[in-house]
Amino acid sequence: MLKPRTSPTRELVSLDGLWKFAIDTAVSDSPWSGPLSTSLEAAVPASYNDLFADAAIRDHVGWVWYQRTVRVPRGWASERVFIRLDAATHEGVVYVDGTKVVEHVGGYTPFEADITDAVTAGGEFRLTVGVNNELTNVTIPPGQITVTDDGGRKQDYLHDFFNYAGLARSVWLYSAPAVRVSDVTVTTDLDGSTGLVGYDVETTGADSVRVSLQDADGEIVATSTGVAGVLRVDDVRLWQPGAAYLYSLTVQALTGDEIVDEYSIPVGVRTIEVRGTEFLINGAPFYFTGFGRHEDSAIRGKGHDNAYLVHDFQLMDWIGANSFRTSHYPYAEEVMEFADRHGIVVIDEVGAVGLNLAMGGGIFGGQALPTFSPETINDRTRETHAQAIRELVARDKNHPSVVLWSITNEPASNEEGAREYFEPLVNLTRELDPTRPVTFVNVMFSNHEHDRIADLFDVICLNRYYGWYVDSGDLKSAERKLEAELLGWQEKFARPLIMTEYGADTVAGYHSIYDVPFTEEYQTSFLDMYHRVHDRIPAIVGEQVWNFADFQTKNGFARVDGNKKGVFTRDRKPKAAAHALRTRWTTLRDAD
Ligand code: BDP
Repeated sequence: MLKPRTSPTRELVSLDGLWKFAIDTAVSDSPWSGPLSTSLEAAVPASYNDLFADAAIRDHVGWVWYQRTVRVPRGWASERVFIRLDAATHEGVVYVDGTKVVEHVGGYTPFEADITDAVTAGGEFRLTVGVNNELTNVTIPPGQITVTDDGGRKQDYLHDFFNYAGLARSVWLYSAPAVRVSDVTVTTDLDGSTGLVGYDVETTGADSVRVSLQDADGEIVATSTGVAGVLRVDDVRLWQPGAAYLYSLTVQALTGDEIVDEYSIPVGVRTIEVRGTEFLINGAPFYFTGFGRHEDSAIRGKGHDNAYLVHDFQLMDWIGANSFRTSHYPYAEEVMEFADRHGIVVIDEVGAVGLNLAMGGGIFGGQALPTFSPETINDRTRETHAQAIRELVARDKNHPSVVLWSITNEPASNEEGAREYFEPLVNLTRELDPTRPVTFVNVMFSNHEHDRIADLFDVICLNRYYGWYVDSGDLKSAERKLEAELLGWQEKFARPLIMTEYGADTVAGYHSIYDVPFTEEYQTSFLDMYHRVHDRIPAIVGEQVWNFADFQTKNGFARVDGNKKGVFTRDRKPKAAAHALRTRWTTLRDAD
């Protein structure tokens, strides 16, 4: 799905700002049918949960309603008019005045509707958006709703991060011509020093298509006609980790000789290859350094914020990180574009976290149930999961920063039914994108002896907590066990391994001269221990610490004010480990 952009034939209006807001129990059964009767206003983009001082809103389970009026620019009379939501977490429904124009399931991917027939250029309309935050056994991610003694509804789920919901990303009104470019797929390769840029264009009824590739100075370096082809770029400048270079592909749709639409996208020319236990970018072995992250900050929850975007990437650069994983869901498109522009390597993850009933402490009715069964994670869940993969690939396929698809985090890959569940999803991902390797993120207790799916993937990502959840405070035992297990994976699968999570909760300002969990010293020693082991295992091709920053978690006794495994606090202050990581990663970076 194309990101809305301005062009000589397209205009874009941001609908971000303050919208009227209410939870469903506070308004009529059809809140779209008239002005929303509420005194509350919510910021868009932002999760709504922490905006108000009201537990009934923060913990609400079900629909909430957003509303605003929108004026269609008067010059759009002969254009198609679209409404585009970058995300509605986890389900959205959109009304233009009284008419439903689109609904969408899946909290982290965009959706849009052609609303031309429902609006008038120059006129105003009432835009009402319903957003639902419910997670069930057939949603991605999954969860469970229970009814409490007093008849209330409570949401539980199998991941630790808080279930922030609402309109956490931008909403747009945009115009495009009736005959237009509707999709573009770009793939890149190298032939000696010549870059090959394959393109494939879909249009709504164009007679013909022209494409041209400009370099960063705007000079045209290649042109072609036709809906698909390969552009050759002599002496190509590569998109490299840490040294991005972007070309721009301009696609024109024509009716007869007339250019009726034009759309441009950034293109980074680079190759990715998995060879033996190596992960190669542009033919050179690449070692991932960086973090598993979250979209998370105070007050805005998962709301996208460009100030945090810039600052977080500055901190990643300061610490010497070259990559991150979009744990545990697709991030805002602004984040992906920033990574493209700044040469940051991304493991792009689908929102399939918590497909593991053993991890949730039996939340499905408090009993130990199998993860994969008709009553739990089932065929319908897999269909939702497949759709989440389709939408992620459709959204992110053209980002040079994305080098690896992760289709799930910590599933019960040791349980019966895991292979039947995942094999079709791996195949689907490969069909949708034959150019990128596919991975999954393996959970600690499904080790190389018990895992049933690892051989399906090109790269194996491992989350390990020796020294934290196991052998807490005993880094010597932890080191032995970690090394023994990694040698086991290396021996059995002989493919690249990435340590995608290792971390220790750390309270900033808490210190000890001993190996005391939660101290800043312990976090540093814990990470050092992992690094010693990583350096002894050739198949380890990367390390991403859990987590970049402290983040908010669901209510419960297991966390005090959230997950504290951040190397930075939630307000992005470094803990001692940040300085140690900086020494290691900047040394690795400088040696490149
Ligand atoms: C892993 C999960 C991650 C958690 C982390 C932790 O992948 O989402 O936050 O553990 O417990 O199981 O800190």
